[in-house]
Amino acid sequence: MYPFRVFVEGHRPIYILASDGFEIDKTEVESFIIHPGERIDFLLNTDSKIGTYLLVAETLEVYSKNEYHAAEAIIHYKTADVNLTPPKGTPHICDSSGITCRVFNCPFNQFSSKENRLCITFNNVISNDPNSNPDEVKSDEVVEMFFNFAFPGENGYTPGSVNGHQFLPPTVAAYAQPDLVDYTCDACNASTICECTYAVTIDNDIKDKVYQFVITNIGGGANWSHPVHLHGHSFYVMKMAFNTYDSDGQLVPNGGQDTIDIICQDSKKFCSDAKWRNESWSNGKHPDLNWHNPPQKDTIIIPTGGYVVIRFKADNPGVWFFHCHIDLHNTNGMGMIINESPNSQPKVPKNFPKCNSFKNDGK
Ligand SMILES: [Cu+2]
Repeated sequence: MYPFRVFVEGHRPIYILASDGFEIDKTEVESFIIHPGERIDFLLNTDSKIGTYLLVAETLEVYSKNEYHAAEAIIHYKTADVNLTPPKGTPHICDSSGITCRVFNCPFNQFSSKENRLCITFNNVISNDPNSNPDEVKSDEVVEMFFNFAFPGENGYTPGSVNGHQFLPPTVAAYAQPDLVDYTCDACNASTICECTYAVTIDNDIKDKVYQFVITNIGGGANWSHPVHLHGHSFYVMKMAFNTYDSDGQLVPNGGQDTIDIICQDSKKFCSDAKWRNESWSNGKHPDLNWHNPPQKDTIIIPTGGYVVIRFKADNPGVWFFHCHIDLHNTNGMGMIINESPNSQPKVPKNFPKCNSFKNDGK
């Protein structure tokens, strides 16, 4: 449900090869962090002393408390003695007496300086995927949209939401029976959180049209970090931006990106209507995007107080869910619908079962 840091006892380094099915340039690390919904491929060289080792996935709060919450599996060398009850995993040494531990995919950009751990984020890796073609998202026809995945609110009502819309699941299949879905969200505005079936329509009506989503986790509702998953697509990760941290690795108060690159235009800091502080960055003109083989993903961590810029083409008509992959957040309302090219969506087959069409005659 929450992120794990994964390492293989007695095996260091390991090599990150791919994420979400897309190859990235081979990257040497001590461990990696995996968030709900993500997939990571790594290479393990079995060149340690013959024996039994643990593959350990530990939750992240061990950094603040001396606890050991971990899922474990046994890596057993064929000729080693069988030991089905090994002691708890021995972490690698990450201090000045050891080597700096490089940790891939942190939901922040630095650890405490005491930890001697270095974050390697998706800003620091490049694609090595044979099918990668970032030129396909290089276009002057950029449609830019901001989506704040957070818990904004007031008076004790701070649900999971996207741009202040707590998701209300439709009562029918939105693809098969679109006319029966009530997409009305009039009660939501920049200073009011509401519950509704939030949907945004995108399309492919102009040649070379490209969507740039700025997925934020900012304002008064920013806490946790959210692994945001878009159905129906993969996307290029053009930029990750983080909160501000002090040398102890602690969040600096009011150091979020809503005080740096982005402005939230409401006094309540809901940030449902964000924009770039520098207007010249608007419409896809952020000056610091990664055009050098950006990695591809379908789930990306949105750091607390930070944002991620993604790009993709609307080339797959459908009704796609776009949501935080932490179930507790998702079922609390942190999701929405991307309704892609409604007029081009293939119709469901004739006689396709529909909600409310089943008649129970009692037999
Ligand atoms: Cu979340």
